[in-house]
Amino acid sequence: MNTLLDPVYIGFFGGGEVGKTCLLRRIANLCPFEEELKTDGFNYGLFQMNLKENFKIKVKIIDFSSDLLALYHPTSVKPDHQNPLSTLIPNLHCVFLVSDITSKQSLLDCSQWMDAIVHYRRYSSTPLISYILANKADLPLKDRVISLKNLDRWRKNTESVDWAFTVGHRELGDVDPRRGNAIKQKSIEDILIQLLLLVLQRRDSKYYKLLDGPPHLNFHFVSWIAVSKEEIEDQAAVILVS
Ligand SMILES: Nc1nc2c(ncn2[C@@H]2O[C@H](COP(=O)(O)OP(=O)(O)OP(=O)(O)O)[C@@H](O)[C@H]2O)c(=O)[nH]1
Ligand SMILES: [Mg+2]
Repeated sequence: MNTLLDPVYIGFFGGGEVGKTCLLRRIANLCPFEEELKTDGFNYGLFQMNLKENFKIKVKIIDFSSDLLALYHPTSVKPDHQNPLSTLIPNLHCVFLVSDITSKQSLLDCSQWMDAIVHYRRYSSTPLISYILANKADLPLKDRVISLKNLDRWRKNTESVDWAFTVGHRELGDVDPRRGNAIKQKSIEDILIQLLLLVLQRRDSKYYKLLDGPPHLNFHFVSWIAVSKEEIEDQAAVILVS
C-alpha cells in the first residue's frame, strides 16, 4: 500500500539576481545555464519524492521574486490584510535565504526578508527549518566579498537561521582548495536531502521509524508554474490546496 505523506513547502527568498530561479531550475534539471529572466511574481516547482517503495511525499518549492519584498513588506501593507506572502509564508516548513557571494548588499536583503518572514509567521505553528546560502561560489576568489565566516556570523546574529552553506553552479567544476577557495560548499541537492530527512524525522517520525534503514531518496520533478504579479493574489491560495 502506498502512503502519501503531507506535502513539504519550501520558499526561496533573497535580493534580485542572486540566483534563486537558477537554483530551482538546477534542482528540477531544467537548463542550468540558460540566462534567466527576472522573476515577475513567483515560480512554483512541484516535485515528488519516493521513500523506499511505499511512501511518497510531494515537495513544493516557491521561488519568490525579489520585488515582492517592497510590495508586501509588513510596513507597506495594511496590518492583517491578506496578501500572497501572508498566505504562503506561515505554511512553509523551510526557508532558503539566498545571497550572492559577490555582493554584501545581498546579505542585507536577506536580513530584510527574514524580518518579513518572522512577521508573517508570528501566528504560525508550523516548525521552520531555515538556511542562509551564499550562491555563485563557483566565481573566483577575487570576486568574492562574503566568506563562510561572514555568513555564519550573520546566521548567529539572526538567531532564527539554522544552517549556512555556500553553493554554486556545480557544472562549472568543484572549487579547487589549492586556489584557497575551499569554503564549505555543498550542492543544493545534498542540502535539500538533508532538509527533507530533518522534516521527516521531526514531523513524520511515525513513518520515518517504519523505514527499514536510511531512506533512499528518489526525487522527481513533476511540474513548473510561473505566476505573474497580476495573477499572484488568486494563485497563492490555489497553490496551498493543490
Ligand atoms: N556564476 C554563477 N552565476 C549564477 C549562478 N546562479 C545564477 N547565476 C546568474 O545570476 C543571474 C541571476 O539569476 P536568477 O536565477 O535570475 O536570479 P534571481 O535571484 O531569481 O533574481 P530575481 O528573479 O530578480 O529575484 C543570472 O544571470 C544567472 O546566470 C551561479 O551559481 N553561479
Ligand atoms: Mg528569479
